[in-house]
Amino acid sequence: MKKISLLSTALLSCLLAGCAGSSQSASNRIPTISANTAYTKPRTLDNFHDYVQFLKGKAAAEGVSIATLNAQNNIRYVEKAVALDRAQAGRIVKRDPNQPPVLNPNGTTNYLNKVLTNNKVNVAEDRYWEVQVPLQRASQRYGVQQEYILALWGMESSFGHYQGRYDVLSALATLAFDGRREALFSKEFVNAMKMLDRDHIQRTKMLGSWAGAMGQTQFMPSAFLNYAADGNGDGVKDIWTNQFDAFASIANYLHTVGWDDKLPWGIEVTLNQPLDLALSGIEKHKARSLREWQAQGVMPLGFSAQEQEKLTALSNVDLWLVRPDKQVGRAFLVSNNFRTLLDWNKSNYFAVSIGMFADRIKERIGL
Ligand SMILES: [Ca+2]
Repeated sequence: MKKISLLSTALLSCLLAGCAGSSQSASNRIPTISANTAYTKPRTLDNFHDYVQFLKGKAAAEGVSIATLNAQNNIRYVEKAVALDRAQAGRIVKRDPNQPPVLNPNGTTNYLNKVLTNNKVNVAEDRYWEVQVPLQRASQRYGVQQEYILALWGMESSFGHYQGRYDVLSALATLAFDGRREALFSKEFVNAMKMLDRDHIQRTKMLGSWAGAMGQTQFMPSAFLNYAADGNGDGVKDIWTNQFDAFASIANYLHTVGWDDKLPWGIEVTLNQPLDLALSGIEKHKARSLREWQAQGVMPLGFSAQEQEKLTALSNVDLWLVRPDKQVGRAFLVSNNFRTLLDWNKSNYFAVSIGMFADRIKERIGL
């Protein structure tokens, strides 16, 4: 009691309220800012802290508590995140609208050679036996075949090994401030604040990739809020360190957006005659049956037992023709499951790599 009586009233109230220091009290008042308000000051580094306060104002407007917002100090500008984001943007070729697009018939093959190596299949086989219990539990509970959960886990974080070590709030604030994709990253910043406000994770453990993708599932904060699941029943959705939770979250995501565990992702096909490119794509109205596609010269490419089994499963469902490299290169007939993979990541290359990885895991393990 004697000790406390020595403290000033101001300091005592500060301790009880958990404030970060009286010198910051002016900036601790966070006015709410509506989601569509634009930041009008110059985006120079000396305004970064001011911009973070602006983002906190948007989070306050969406119901994040002032206590949570004020507790998030040390949100820093991450130069590396901007450099990596610009490098990624630079790889998206900006083409002259008057010139025809450059077609690469080896696009799909080159991508698969890079991400779907024999080594990765070997590791998947080893890991399968180690994680069988959590994997089977998630597979059964959410109705997603084990090989697809394993494939996504393997591709997203190298089986949990690579999750990224960036402070997620800092990465998201930086990329929002940079402005190239401000709407996306400011929304994710607000969602990250909601995760902290709801006690899903402590700030010091909220680590992820330079773009803010977190844990073994590499979920952005919005994906976490929508799809993360508690696989081991301890009341926590820990996609960083718990395999039960990571697998449940992957399977819950796919299940929620329409996965059907009776179906494979699709098959590779060859076109026996030229087909209008407008027939390909995953829009609802472009669906045809296997028989209808075959009548247009779209023929299955593989004859293995696995391909035959897939053909049988796909014989009476909607199928879409996907041509990742446009008029040239490889082609695929895909089920609605492929469309749910595109919900996860809108790249055709990515979805094909997950499907083929799952097929190889299934074959290797004998699932
Ligand atoms: Ca859990």
